[in-house]
Amino acid sequence: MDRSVGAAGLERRSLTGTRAAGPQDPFAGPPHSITGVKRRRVLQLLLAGGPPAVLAACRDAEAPTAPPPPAEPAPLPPPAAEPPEVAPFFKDTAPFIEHGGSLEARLEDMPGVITPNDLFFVRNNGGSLGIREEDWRLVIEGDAVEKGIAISYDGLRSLPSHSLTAYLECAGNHRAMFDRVQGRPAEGTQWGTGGIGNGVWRGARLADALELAGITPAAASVLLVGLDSEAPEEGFRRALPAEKALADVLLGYELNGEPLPRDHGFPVRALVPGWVGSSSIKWLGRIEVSSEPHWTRNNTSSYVLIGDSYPAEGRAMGRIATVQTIKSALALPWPAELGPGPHTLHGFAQSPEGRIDRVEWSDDGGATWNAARLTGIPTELSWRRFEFDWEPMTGSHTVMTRATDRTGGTQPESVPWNRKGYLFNQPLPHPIRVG
Ligand SMILES: Nc1nc2c(c(=O)[nH]1)N[C@H]1C(S)=C(S)[C@@H](COP(=O)(O)O)O[C@H]1N2
Ligand SMILES: [Mo]
Repeated sequence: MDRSVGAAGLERRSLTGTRAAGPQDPFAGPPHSITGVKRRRVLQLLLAGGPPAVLAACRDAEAPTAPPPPAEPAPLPPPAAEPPEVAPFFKDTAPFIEHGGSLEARLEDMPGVITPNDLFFVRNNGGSLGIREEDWRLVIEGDAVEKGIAISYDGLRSLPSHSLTAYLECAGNHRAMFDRVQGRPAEGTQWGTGGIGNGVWRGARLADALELAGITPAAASVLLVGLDSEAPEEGFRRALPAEKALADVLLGYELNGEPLPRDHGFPVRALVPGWVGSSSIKWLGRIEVSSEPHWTRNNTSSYVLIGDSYPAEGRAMGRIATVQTIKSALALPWPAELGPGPHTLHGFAQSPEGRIDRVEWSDDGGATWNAARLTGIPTELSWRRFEFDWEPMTGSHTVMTRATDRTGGTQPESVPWNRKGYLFNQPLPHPIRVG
């Protein structure tokens, strides 16, 4: 059965952890059963025999007398027979602009608002992993769950399935524009406009998986850890506040009706709607639910806006990049060359805050703005396609577009520079030569 993921999310009062085990609850033992088994023993059992061994041990355990042991962060690999295959990419790289470990899409190749899997951009901090679904486990543990559990691929697929059309965009999409538009380059992969894709994702709700482990009201932070071993930090990872983790995050196993492609995290990735792409951990292997905030590379020195306009936050060197920003872009190469005569130009716009209600364009440097036509059905969190007729003179032009969402949020005239080049969303002055 298909339900759309609502932003309202789970109510806190349903998280008392005393829920009864149901038929769709493949790894839940009697409530509190695991507290009689030492955490280290659980990890040993998971490695040796997987979830069945843990459950068997839990059923034998005596009634708990001690409170759950405190969390000790311990990386737990899945019980794979051999390490996963690692490749720069599994997909054909020909349609993309290659930047080291990343494949930038070309918006002009997009057939519509849904990005086909073979045209979906890839951003890898290490390499792509080839994991066999039978080797995969998702471990959920930490001081804010009642019991550590491991979920198999079939176990996850037996949870209620939800589908969501949503864009996924790297925090550094448009980064090259700090150089091209502001004349001040930023560090990192020089993405133009193609560090983004829009897909139909299917998966289980993270909230349902966390409930299987008995997430407690003490939960403050949920750390998602990938199985990559080559990323700069062992296991590419990102912490989410518990509120976001319980609201609308999916554990995705399908993209556009197909099993998640290996480059996009097969067998299971997180999809964190509206947040920067780096939160959507691919090849997800472990989740740690903690009563304390998690500080990792990806919310202290990386994925942080560092610069004069962005004061430090907590242990972060600047403002932590969380929610994406509203943007629009023309589906044209940069710079573009067009033949003479009238043209219908098109592009895509997206906002994490609400559906796109208006896109305007200007070819006089922003002195006058004209309304573009919006096509297709407006959907929250999805790309909106826009188009307009343009009758340019022969010569060099600059065309800008500006999107507005239904909350009234729009693209700012200028974005303050930040060292790592995240969240550039001022209107792009697209250079176009006609003739
Ligand atoms: N395990 C893991 N997850 C990851 C990454 C990674 O390198 N390893 N890259 C992140 C970044 S920076 C982005 S933008 C998105 C890109 O997702 P995609 O490659 O499926 O397009 O995945 C995120 N999840
Ligand atoms: Mo990213």
